[in-house]
This record gives sequence, structure tokens and C-alpha cells, in this order.
Amino acid sequence: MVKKWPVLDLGVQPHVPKDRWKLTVNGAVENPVVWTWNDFLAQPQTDIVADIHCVTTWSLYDSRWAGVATKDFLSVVRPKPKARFVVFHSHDGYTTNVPLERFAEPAALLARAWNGTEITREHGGPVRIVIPSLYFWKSAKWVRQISFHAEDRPGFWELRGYHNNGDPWDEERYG
Ligand SMILES: Nc1nc2c(c(=O)[nH]1)N[C@H]1C(S)=C(S)[C@@H](COP(=O)(O)O)O[C@H]1N2
Ligand SMILES: [Mo]
Repeated sequence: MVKKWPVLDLGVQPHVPKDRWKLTVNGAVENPVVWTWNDFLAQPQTDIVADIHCVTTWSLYDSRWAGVATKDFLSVVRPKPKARFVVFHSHDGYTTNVPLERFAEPAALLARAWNGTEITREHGGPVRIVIPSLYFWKSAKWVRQISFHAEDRPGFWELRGYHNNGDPWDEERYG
């Protein structure tokens, strides 16, 4: 368990001002939107409290996250029936993949705040993904694009030996 929240990234922490922030949604969706920061704030906002588990064994307990719930996001973009996988693309070149049904879980969020304050640049602000039911490498920081696919597309760590699924309860660390 950790009290402080460690920073883990590829060594680049992109600076993305909110007035230039955009989220592009594409692939197998009925409504391929591009959201600005104001569009993001205009969506219903949700709070969740969740623990996070990192593959390198630290965990962060009882964090409160705020942002757009993935179920609300999905009701806007409407994945096509063939869509089964989601890939996040980030400003630092990072990518990671999750099954659509995990992305759609009630606690999953497009997060903009953590414990009452905006997510800092080092932790992936303005917006990062939070999927508490999966290891933290699946929670993309500095997300800029979310794409939906019929077939799975392993991301950065998944191509470098991490498990494709990353479920902490099954201890799916390395593939
Ligand atoms: N864009 C991006 N997202 C990322 C990463 C990264 O390098 N780039 N690292 C992942 C890993 S391995 C972890 S453990 C968490 C770390 O998040 P934190 O730095 O906020 O603790 O972010 C994940 N999301
Ligand atoms: Mo990690």
C-alpha cells in the first residue's frame, strides 16, 4: 500500500493545455465525436471511489475520481455491434487495449479529478482513463484518442510482455 501516488510513465510528460485539449473517438462507433474541454465538461459528471493496483505491486486505496463515466460516454458514441475492443492513444505515444465489456464497467471513468483536485500533468491530466478492475497500466494517461475495434490490438506494454488482460484478481501480470 502506498500513501503517496507514484508516477510511472515512459519518461515524457506531455503538457496539454485544456483550451487545446481534444478527444477524438473513432473506429467502430455510430457517432465518432471530437470533444473539446467544454464538450467534456458538458457531459454528466460522475464520482467513484476505487482502489488501484499496479503491476509492480503497489496499490493506491480509496481514491475518489471524478469525470465522465464510461457508460455515459458509450451512450454518446454508441459502439457498433461488431466493436469488442477499445484502444487508448495518448499524447506521449503510449497505447493500451481493453475489452469493451471491461471499459463499460460501472466504475470506469474518463477522469479529470482525483481526491477533489484536477489530475496533475504528471498523473495524466487533463484527462486520463481509470479502470479500477484492471492493472494500472491499462489506465492511459494524457488520453487523446479512443478507438473501437472488432479485433484486439495489443498496446505498448502488451507488446512488451505484460499480460493482454491485466486482471489483478487473477494476477495476470505478465503474458
Ligand atoms: N500515456 C501513458 N499512460 C500510462 C503510462 C504511460 O507511460 N503513458 N503508464 C502506465 C502505467 S505502467 C502505470 S503504472 C500508470 C501510472 O500512473 P501514475 O503515473 O499516475 O501513477 O499509468 C499507466 N498509463
Ligand atoms: Mo505500471
